[in-house]
Amino acid sequence: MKIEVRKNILATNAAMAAENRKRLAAQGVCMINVMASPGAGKTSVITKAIEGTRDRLNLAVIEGDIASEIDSLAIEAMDIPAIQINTGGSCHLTASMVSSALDHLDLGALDLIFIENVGNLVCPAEFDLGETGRLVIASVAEGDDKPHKYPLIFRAVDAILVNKTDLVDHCDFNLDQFREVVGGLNPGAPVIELSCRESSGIDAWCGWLETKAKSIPCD
Ligand SMILES: Nc1nc2c(ncn2[C@@H]2O[C@H](COP(=O)(O)OP(=O)(O)O)[C@@H](O)[C@H]2O)c(=O)[nH]1
Ligand SMILES: [Mg+2]
Ligand SMILES: [Zn+2]
Repeated sequence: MKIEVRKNILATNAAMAAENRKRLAAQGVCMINVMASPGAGKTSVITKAIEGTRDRLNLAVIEGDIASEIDSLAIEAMDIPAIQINTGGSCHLTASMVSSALDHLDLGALDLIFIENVGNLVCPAEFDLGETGRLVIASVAEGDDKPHKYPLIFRAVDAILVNKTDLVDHCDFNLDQFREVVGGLNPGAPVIELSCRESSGIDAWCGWLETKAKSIPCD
C-alpha cells in the first residue's frame, strides 16, 4: 500500500492558505513572503523596506525561524509589530503557522505584512502561505549558480532581489549571466539589484513593494 503523505500535507496546507488569503482580502491587507537562504539578507531587506515606506504604509512582520527571537526583536526595536514563529526544527513555514500569527495582528490597521520565511531555498517554495506576493533574495556571496540548482523557487516568485552588490567584485558573481538564467526561468519577474549595506537600489525595491501594496487585492 502506498501512502500519499506529501500530497495530503500540501492539500491541507493549500486549504489553510486559501483561508488566510480570504481573511487578508477582506481587510485589504497585502502579505509578502520573503524567501532566501540563511544570511542572504531577508531581515536587512525588510528593514530597508520599513525605513523606506513606513510613513506611507502600516506594516507588520511575521518572523519564521527554527529557533530564537533575534529577528523579531530587531523589528520590534523599530516600533513595528513582529510575531515570531519558532518552527522547532521544521525548515519552512506552513499556512497554519501563519494563520496563528495573523490571530495576533490587528489586520484592520495594516496595509502590508512581511513574512520572513525560514532560511532555505528548497521547500518554502512549495508551501503556499496565503500570501499575495512572493520574492526570493539571492546574495552575490552565495554565487551566481543558485538558479541552476534551485530553479523551483526562482520560478515561484513575483520578484527576484540580488543583495550585497557591494561585494560583487569579491565574489565572481556574474550579474549578466544571473539575469539571463532567471530571465529564462521566470521571464515576468523583475530582477532588482540592491545593497542593504550601501543603501543602493532601495528606491526600486520600495517602489515595487508600494505598487504591490496598492494593487489590493495584491495579485
Ligand atoms: N556586505 C553586505 N552585507 C550585508 C548586506 N545585507 C545584509 N548583509 C549582512 O549579511 C548578514 C545577514 O543578513 P540578514 O539580513 O540577517 O540575513 P537573513 O539571515 O537572510 O535574514 C548580516 O551580517 C548583514 O549585515 C549587503 O547588502 N552587503
Ligand atoms: Mg533574518
Ligand atoms: Zn522544509
